[in-house]
Amino acid sequence: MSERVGERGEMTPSAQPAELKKIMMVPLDPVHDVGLKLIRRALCERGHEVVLLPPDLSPEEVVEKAREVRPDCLLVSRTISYGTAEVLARFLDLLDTAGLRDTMRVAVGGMSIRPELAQEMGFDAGFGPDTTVEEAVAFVEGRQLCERGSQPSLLKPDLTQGFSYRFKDEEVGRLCGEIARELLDWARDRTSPGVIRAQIREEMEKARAEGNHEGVTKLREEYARLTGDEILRFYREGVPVSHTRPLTPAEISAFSALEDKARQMEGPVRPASAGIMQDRVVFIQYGTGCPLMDGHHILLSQAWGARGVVHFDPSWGARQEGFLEGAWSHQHDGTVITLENLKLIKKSILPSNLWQVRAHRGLNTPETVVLAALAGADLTKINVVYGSLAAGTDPERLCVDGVKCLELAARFGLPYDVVTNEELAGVPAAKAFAGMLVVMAAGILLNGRPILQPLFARSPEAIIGGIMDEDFVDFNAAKVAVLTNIVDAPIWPGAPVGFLTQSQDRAQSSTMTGLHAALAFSLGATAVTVASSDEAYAGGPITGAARVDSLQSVAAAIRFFGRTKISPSPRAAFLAEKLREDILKTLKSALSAGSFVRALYEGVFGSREEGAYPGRAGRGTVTRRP
Ligand code: B12
Repeated sequence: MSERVGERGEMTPSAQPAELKKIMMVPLDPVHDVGLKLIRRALCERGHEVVLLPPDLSPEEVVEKAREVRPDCLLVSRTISYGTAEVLARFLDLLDTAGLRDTMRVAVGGMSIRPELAQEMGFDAGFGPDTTVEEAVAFVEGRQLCERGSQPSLLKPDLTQGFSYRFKDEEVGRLCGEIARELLDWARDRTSPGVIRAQIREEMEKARAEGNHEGVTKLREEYARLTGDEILRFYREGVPVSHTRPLTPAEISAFSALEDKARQMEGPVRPASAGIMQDRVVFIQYGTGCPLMDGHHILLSQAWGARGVVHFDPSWGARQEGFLEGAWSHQHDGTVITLENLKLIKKSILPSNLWQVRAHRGLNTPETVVLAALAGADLTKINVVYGSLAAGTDPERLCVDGVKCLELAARFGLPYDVVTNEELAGVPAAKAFAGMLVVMAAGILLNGRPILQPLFARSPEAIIGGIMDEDFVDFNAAKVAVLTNIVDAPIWPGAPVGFLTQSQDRAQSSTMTGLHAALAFSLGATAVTVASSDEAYAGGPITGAARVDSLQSVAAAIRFFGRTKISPSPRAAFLAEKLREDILKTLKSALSAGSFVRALYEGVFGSREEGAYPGRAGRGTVTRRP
């Protein structure tokens, strides 16, 4: 049995066969021969000599023909699933009796074939229904599709490449610039425990790397003084935070198997459905609480075409001052951010895929950026507006910490998306966009590489205002159009796409996910984040099957639309114009508030009535720099 059975991959199109072969092909089937005709075309194009027999021959007739042709290779196809084993077994017996079995390599494929069946029966190889033509050709030519180094590896996508970050809309650009400069000036002489801890963490990890144990102990003590509640107890008394436990040595060593698997998966051996997603960057989100479980989810999602993964942390990490150290499992949703956990999880991420660690809310955002960089993440996520208005962090505190995040991300060369999930709380898209654009402008002033993240969802604003009653295309298209006209920057709809259009029904949710992803790419998006089909209504942990069906659905929708364009109705242009007007209105109100931070408290970027509540975590912790 060939070791190629069940393997996936693609042929290097330019490579010519080392040796030309004589091939006989036959459908051992009443009619179905399309698969073989497809393979014949590829083999002929590569110069092989091919004899294709018609369908509906008896096994005896085929053996007789084989005696005459004497091929190097015999390719049998079977589509009809009844009687398959009997027909094929009889055929192999006859071939053997005729003394021909050992004179040629014999493979079987088609809709009713599974590699295991072929193996049991004694074929040299068996190919299932999703076999690619390249795999069939590789078998004939005796090539290993998954030979390491035989294929160029995929390149890690750079989501920000080719964007100038120039504001094309001068009026919006001027207002954003003015507000952003005021924010940066305001933050310049302010600090917070979060900012100081990030500095300590960086120094501490440097000292650790240099083997400076004394330095580490001193810095750890300094760090602990700036933590609170359960985190302080962890540093002082070694007590785990509630609902966490250390990973066991067996769990930690299990990551090396994930690392091996990720290495094997890199390059040409991804499932067929993944191929279509290779040049479309689709992110999934993970954060089961268990880093090992996350690793498995990451591997599975990558196998089905995900090119990026996003780390979700527990919500207590956002409310507590300080991070733990070590490798921890968390009983509830969200995987604890520590350098050790991140380094373990990284093992499951394919080298050519993207990894984001989010720093958009809570009391530890600058340290998150530091840890993301130290662990080798590719991206982070920053938006003080969302974190302040819909994720519970005090606006003043998050503005100080957020500006530090922007500086750190620029220093580490980490691009970041500027998320607008406050729209999910009810904030109108225009206000969320105004906030996103100001933060983006601040990021640009600090030489960062921000990415716009408009929500692709049926937001509360859209539901209540009836904006998306007619379709799910126009409003999303308007969002992309308005942003594209304002600034030359990458757009990464999320997070995830399709929120509030998905339901408890997994088939419906996958379909919605796939269509939203395809719409985003059709509109020119650089990347998308998708939900697993049970994510919106998970009654427990997200399942692997639900991840696969959503990614399959994304692949199918991308295949369906290809490079064609989805054309929104004229209403999209009207909605885009309205969005621009309201963005301008919001920016003007923010400017007249005199301070970005004040504008956040006063509801300029989303009011209480609209569902935006300035957070309280960290209130009163901002101090002047000495
Ligand atoms: C086209 C088609 C037909 C055409 C066939 C034309 C032809 N010249 O081939 C026609 C209309 C004639 C036909 C007839 C029938 N069909 Co028909 N047909 C299909 C259909 C729609 C597509 C099959 C196809 O060509 N796929 C495309 C090719 C490219 O795929 P493929 O063969 O799987 O090949 C790929 C791989 O499998 C692989 N491969 C294939 N062979 C080999 C071999 C090797 C060595 C290797 C390496 C790889 C390999 O490479 C290819 C590339 O990916 C399918 C349903 C579907 N899938 O949509 C039903 C289907 C296969 N047909 C089916 C049936 C039942 C029939 C009939 C029996 C119906 C009837 N009762 O009359 C009749 C046959 C009548 C008879 N005389 O017995 C059933 C089979 C059900 C089953 N469980 O067995 C299917 C699944 C439809 C259904 N659900 O009812 N059919």
